[in-house]
Amino acid sequence: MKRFLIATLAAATLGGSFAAISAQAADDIRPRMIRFGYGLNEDSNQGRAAKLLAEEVAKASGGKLKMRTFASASLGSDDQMQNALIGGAQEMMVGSTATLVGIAKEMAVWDTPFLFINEKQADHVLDGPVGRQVMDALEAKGMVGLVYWENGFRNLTNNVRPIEKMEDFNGVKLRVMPNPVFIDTFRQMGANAVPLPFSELFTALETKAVDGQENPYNTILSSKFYEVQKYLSVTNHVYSPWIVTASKRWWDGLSKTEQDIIMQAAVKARDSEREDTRAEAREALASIKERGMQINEVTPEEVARMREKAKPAIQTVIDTVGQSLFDQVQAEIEKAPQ
Ligand code: TF8
Repeated sequence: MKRFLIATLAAATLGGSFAAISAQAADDIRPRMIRFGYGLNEDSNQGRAAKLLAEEVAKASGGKLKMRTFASASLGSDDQMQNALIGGAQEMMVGSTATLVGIAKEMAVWDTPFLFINEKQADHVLDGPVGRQVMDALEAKGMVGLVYWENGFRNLTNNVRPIEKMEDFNGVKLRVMPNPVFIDTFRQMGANAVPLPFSELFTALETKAVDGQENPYNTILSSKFYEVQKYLSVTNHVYSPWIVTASKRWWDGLSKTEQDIIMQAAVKARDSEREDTRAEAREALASIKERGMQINEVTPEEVARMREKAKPAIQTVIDTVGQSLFDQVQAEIEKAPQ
């Protein structure tokens, strides 16, 4: 009882002083330059959202917080930028959660093949408590996760043959994201999975160092993969989130007001980015076809075979993130709106 009282008193006092700090911080916005890096080009869903984020941050801070956006991995690949954030050499970025698994293993839960079947599930889980919990695993590693944006459901492209059934993967040299779950999933399918950073992908396809890759329609379009790829096979084998992150070293030095401004802008950009991405994805197949790619839908029976075959990769996820987190994600999916 006594313990409880002391704890309550301590909490009350702390709460009081927090309130005092945030009142005092109301006009505490210092002029700052924020370098925000990302991997796709400016004319992509990622680029459009980055631009909006920068505008929102400027608006809400009366121009004091100046965000400079760097497209096309000009500050480095996802991996390199993450390290710059951790070291404090760069302030912010957006990139694939899949490239963060080496830093926070919990991120691998999003790589579970066929985890979400629609966007409602993705939004519900990612924006909910489990999504936050996974993000928070970054803090001990020197990064702060703000929000998830949508990369989208991934589909296959290659130059060897249309993937109509699992056996068609045989001998296809497929670029995958540098991540054990992706490598595992496609090795299970029979492909020759080659991990490569996104920043090297176009050239690898162009020089035929690899035969194919997998990414959402939006990226196939914005990165012009149709120029170097013949076949697109619709599998929707996994939903990829993007995550907006900040350097913890830098973030901790911001006032509460500054943090709130950036967080709110990131949420705004998220909502508009998801809308933009979904609208673009709906039109994308027609545009991709117009640009000369041959498209095939993998039949539900074949998708079911792929799901079955991908099971060992699901075990890899569980071994990586732990059964408990995996189960929590499953439970959240159950609660998603239909
Ligand atoms: C991939 C991802 C990329 C993202 C992007 C560079 O295939 O889907 O599109 O990481 O932020 O690497």
